[in-house]
Amino acid sequence: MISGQVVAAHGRHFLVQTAQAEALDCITRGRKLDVVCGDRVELSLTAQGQGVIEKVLPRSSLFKRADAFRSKAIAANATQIAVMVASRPSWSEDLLQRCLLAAESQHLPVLILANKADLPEHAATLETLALYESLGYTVISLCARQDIGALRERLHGHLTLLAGQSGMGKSTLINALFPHADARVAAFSEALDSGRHTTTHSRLYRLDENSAVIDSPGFQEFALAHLSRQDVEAAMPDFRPYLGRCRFRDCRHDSEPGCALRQAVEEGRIAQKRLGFFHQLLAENSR
Ligand SMILES: Nc1nc2c(ncn2[C@@H]2O[C@H](COP(=O)(O)OP(=O)(O)OP(=O)(O)O)[C@@H](O)[C@H]2O)c(=O)[nH]1
Ligand SMILES: [Mg+2]
Ligand SMILES: [Zn+2]
Repeated sequence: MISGQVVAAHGRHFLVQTAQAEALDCITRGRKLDVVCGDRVELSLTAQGQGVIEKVLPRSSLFKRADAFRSKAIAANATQIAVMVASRPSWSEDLLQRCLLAAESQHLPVLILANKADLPEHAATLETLALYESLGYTVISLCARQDIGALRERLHGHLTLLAGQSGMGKSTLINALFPHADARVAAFSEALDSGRHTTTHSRLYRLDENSAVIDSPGFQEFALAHLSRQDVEAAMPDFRPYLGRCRFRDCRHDSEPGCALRQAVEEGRIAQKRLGFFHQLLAENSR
């Protein structure tokens, strides 16, 4: 048995990086096996020089979204999430918060990448992000087209998942980090993909033995139906100091008397829009 890491997943086809130089074209045995980009797997070789994935090794993390009907895994084994926003096309604070929740629920540290620093609206973007910086998230301002120096050292020793809405500049950053990435993406997608510029599948790029980055497709929505109310509360760092302090143990932080969270909002210690976001998510998840 050979071991390797899934660097791309296209339907039932997977590219697995083994100790060999070339990634191996693989399929899974049976339909049961659920394989995601970033997975560590064990495989056997067929006569045709193809691999068959026999086993997925336990994951240290799984970054995913899920609505009531299906769940969409984006990457496995990431050790940090880099969420990219940019002012053109406009970014959504709601989607950023959802991404933060998905990361926190897996105990993953987050970098917020404010890209397109060359645009005039960038200052307003940074102003909006100040709230998230105050919550403990690292905000890095950068221009993926020009200079990514600010980021390089933060990638060291991590499997970083690059996530964000479409058009924020994730793949541009990948191309800056990996000058040959473009060619590899094109060669791979020619056979399997439609050839659009937007990223359609997650793809892992290795920086060195201990560091890699996963480029992922942009999203327009980010449902979190798999998170319970308690999961959501615990994944909001500004809520944590007040959890368990409401008068009622099952407080929904809505109109109950003695609600510690609402009091914190009134006293300006939690932003009103964070509580609003929380209620919106609960309403969505209870539908
Ligand atoms: N002005 C400016 N434009 C940028 C910058 N970085 C990327 N872009 C542009 O933003 C557009 C989208 O970039 P992509 O890298 O394809 O965005 P993406 O996040 O990978 O998008 P999806 O694959 O659809 O999720 C391209 O036209 C880039 O040239 C930047 O720093 N400044
Ligand atoms: Mg892309
Ligand atoms: Zn409460």
